[in-house]
Amino acid sequence: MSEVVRLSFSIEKALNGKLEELVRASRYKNRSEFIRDLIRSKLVETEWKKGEVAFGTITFIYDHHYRGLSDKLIELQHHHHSEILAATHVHLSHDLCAEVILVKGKASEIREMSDLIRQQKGVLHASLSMSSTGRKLQ
Ligand code: NI
Repeated sequence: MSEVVRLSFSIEKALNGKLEELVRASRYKNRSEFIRDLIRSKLVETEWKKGEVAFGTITFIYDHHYRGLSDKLIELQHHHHSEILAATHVHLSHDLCAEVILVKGKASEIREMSDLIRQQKGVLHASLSMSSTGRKLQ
């Protein structure tokens, strides 16, 4: 485990109340864990903004009966084949399919792929999740 530094900082009482609420509502054991994850999230966000290499998943649900949609989704993924590590398809019901795409690559390319999937008619929901250690991924 890396060296741990003990910090002390000041915030307004009301803001501290909000922090306590957030920690209680989450599953974190304490404020330190909560703040550590908050910092990591901010680092990931910054990395994505700078267009560095990112790792994540795109999860989406769609109606496979929607005309031309399945072909369009395959075409989109082939266009971004260099960012896709793996893809899983689940038949959720008679009409609905879910896919999870594991991605790694330039953040802007991954975001573009996720936005394009989300914008297709017949796609009911799409979410992009990003992850990082806080160090540069290559
Ligand atoms: Ni299916």
